[in-house]
Amino acid sequence: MQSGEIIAYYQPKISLIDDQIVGAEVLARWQHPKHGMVPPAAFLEHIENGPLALPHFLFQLATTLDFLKEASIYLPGFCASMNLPVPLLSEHDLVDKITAQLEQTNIPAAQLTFEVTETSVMSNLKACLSTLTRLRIKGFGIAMDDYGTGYSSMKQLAKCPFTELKIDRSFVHAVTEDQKLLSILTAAINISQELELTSVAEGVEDFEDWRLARNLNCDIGQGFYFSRPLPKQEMLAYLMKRSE
Ligand code: G
Ligand code: MN
Repeated sequence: MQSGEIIAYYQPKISLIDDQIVGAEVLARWQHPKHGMVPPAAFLEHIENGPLALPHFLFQLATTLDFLKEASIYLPGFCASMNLPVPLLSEHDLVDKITAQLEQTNIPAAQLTFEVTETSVMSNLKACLSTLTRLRIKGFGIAMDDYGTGYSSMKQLAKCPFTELKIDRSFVHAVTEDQKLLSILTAAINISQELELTSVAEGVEDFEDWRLARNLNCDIGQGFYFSRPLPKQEMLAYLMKRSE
């Protein structure tokens, strides 16, 4: 029986300051011959915790670099963000493997950001720190994903080589009516600013979410309000339209 294939989708990241497209997050989708498009939650955890985690990541990296080559034609400096499963940070040659792939292209490391989720990175910070620091020194961006769902102390945040804080969508979508959630969103954006990190609001689903994140001076938005994750050709068309 055919199992289909894993393909990359791309979700735009939009500047809340000038409305320009600044990059895209690469998201895996499984095109199943019988079940159609399977969302990541249903299969990714399985891959990321098994022996295929590293080959899957390196394959996604190659796909992302190909995409960046094309996207940079339309918009020089266009950035891609990839989810990096935290267990891979313990692979001793991860950084070498990533840089070896990058060196086959002429894409600067600064055009690639690796996202790690707050919960997993903070539960084993010591083991993660040296690989994250090495990636940062090479010039890659490092984002904390789903910020607000885990527990990071201020001290840990200051110690980590992050360049970007992605605020979890539970503090972004439909929070105007909820004073506590609104305070968390405000605090997260303020922390980003204090630590000179780029703040990204995840899950901007409607006009109200967009307006709020903008008014709170969040830097970047991502979510259904701008676009759902798109297959490559649609993403390139979106990019062309936005950069006209
Ligand atoms: O945690 P991470 O940022 O990697 O999650 C990305 C996931 O969030 C993707 O599977 C994507 O389809 C989903 N997603 C993207 N934008 C939105 C949104 O506006 N609302 C909701 N509910 N989910 C979103
Ligand atoms: Mn992510």
